[in-house]
Amino acid sequence: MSGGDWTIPQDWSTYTAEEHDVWNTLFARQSEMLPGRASEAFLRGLDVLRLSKPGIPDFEELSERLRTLTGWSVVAVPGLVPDDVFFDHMANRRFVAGNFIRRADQLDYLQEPDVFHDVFGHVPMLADPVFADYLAAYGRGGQRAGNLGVLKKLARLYWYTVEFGLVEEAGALRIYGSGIVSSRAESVFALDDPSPNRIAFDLKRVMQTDYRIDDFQQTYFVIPSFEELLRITVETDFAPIYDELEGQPDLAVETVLPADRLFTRGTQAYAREKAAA
Ligand code: HBI
Ligand code: FE
Repeated sequence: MSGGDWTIPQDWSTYTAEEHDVWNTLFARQSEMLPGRASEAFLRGLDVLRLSKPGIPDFEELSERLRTLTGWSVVAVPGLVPDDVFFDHMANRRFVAGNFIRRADQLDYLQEPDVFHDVFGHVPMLADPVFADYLAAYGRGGQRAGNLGVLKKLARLYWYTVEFGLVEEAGALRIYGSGIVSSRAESVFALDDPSPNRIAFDLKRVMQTDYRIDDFQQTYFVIPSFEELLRITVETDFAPIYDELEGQPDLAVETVLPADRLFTRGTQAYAREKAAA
């Protein structure tokens, strides 16, 4: 593939033993706490893609297995890529993953998505046929949105589903968002902490709601199923929603509206505590 698409060789053979150890430490921590917390689709993806094999996965090997399941592959990039490049890969079922891994002293948090966030966090869901279709549809939507200059609203849809989404499963809430499953602390916070709001997913509401990139979320949106998320994304014409939202104020991250169907109304205690700190 040409360099214009920001892909680079993964150079799997250049990873050091220390880097593989960081992956193994993060993998062990997350995989022992996620059963009962993560969506069954996520846990199935971990299993069917044999991600429990020690060490940082080889993207070629991983892509061979993934391609047979949902047509997706994993390509290495140096870090965040421009939105239009990101959407083009996504629309063509190529998931861009950082090929670097965080240092041992950054286990709990890092700003830029590394290979653990991207491959452990995102790739298992790509083995689920319905979610895989959703993400490809999202990529096509992004290609259109790029032209309409409404990327901010579409990025919120990505943020509140792909990165920080919750799903109803067997009468409880389960995690499927990659930003949550790849973080030990937020895997607990997102389900158990009383401070965030947990609101039923609504496309327009999500597109209007700001988000924060530097701390736990203050609002999580809950989908009834991946089928429903796919149906909404494929069947809804986004353009009228963009028009309705034009000129309407963005909603602050902790907002609760009378029309919201609430699973839990947050105490916002965490936000106040942080503000006081
Ligand atoms: N690039 N590598 C990488 N990974 C992402 O998750 C990513 C990106 N570029 C843009 C982006 N995400 C978001 O702005 C999307 O919502 C578009
Ligand atoms: Fe991500």
